[in-house]
Amino acid sequence: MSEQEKKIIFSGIQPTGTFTLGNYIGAVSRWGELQDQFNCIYSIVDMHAITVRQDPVQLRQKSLEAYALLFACGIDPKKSITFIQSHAGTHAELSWILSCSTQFGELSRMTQFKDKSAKHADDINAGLFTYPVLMAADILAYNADLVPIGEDQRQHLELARNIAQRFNGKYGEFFTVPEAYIPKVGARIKSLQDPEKKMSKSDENPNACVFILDEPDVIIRKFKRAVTDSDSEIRYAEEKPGVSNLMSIYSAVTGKEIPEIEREFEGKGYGDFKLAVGEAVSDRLKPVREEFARLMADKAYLKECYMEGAKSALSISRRTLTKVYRKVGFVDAR
Ligand code: AQP
Repeated sequence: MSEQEKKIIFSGIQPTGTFTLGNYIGAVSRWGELQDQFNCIYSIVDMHAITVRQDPVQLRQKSLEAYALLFACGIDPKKSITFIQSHAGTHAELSWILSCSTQFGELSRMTQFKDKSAKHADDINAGLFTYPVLMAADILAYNADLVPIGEDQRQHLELARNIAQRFNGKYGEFFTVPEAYIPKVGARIKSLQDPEKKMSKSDENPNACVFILDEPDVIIRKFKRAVTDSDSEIRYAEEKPGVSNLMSIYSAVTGKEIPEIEREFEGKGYGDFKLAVGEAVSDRLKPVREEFARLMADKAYLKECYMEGAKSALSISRRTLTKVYRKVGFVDAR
């Protein structure tokens, strides 16, 4: 298939901390697998990150680390455009235009806004509210066909689709209406301590979340402490959210199907199962940790890659923005 015929993929991740196992399974680990089949564009979305308070020194460091982590997780800068969002000012410009095709009411219904405003009650800023419009701009700037995300981003993607359709309705067909690309297994990895909640970087309980740079003994300890239930059967079922979560994780990192896992652990206890999950995760993440350390020791290479990535991202998104400006009736500056 020629480069022109390939579908376009866009996805982003916030540099708000080391990626969790949820980010890895639900999103980033899949991104590398898509590179040959699609034209992929991946971004470290630092502009999204500042919708909650960030320490500037930490944010700069975390952004660089997140960028290196993308490569450590299998993304190849020669195959995919890989850039830092704030290096492409076009996203913010497009976001303004799109915000004029977004209703206050639909933004008010976003569950992430409700959750985050409850969590950060002393800083319910306008950026937190308009976050999904910037996300729509990220995607629409490249006319992406598919957006690989975890289940938690489905509502935002639905909104991006509505915004694209509304813009097309007002100004004539222009934006591709993007589709969510959500994995069958692992789209919502849950907290190890409360399997009703998603695994989240900002969880206050350090045992709730596995970070992809955690050392093997830390990973195994967190799995040993994972909440299960009072029976001892390793079976995937709605009434067994803790065990089912561990089975999804095991399935995602080993490639084994759920029935195969049920057979593998038939007659065995939770202790054996949790240890096996911990070891499988730790083995899977070992090369990621090693590659990350190697990349962080070569800042010049990282800079070369993100400068190049920004150039490519800007060249595409600037073209989109110029056409959008024309469509909405702005006077041509060229
Ligand atoms: N638990 C999860 N299971 C599956 N996929 C997940 N994703 C996030 N958590 C899970 C997917 O990871 C991608 C990047 O998401 P993000 O940048 O929004 O990261 P986050 O960890 O959700 O973000 P926060 O807001 O920084 O963390 P908290 O919630 O702790 O404040 C997305 O594709 C997402 O679906």
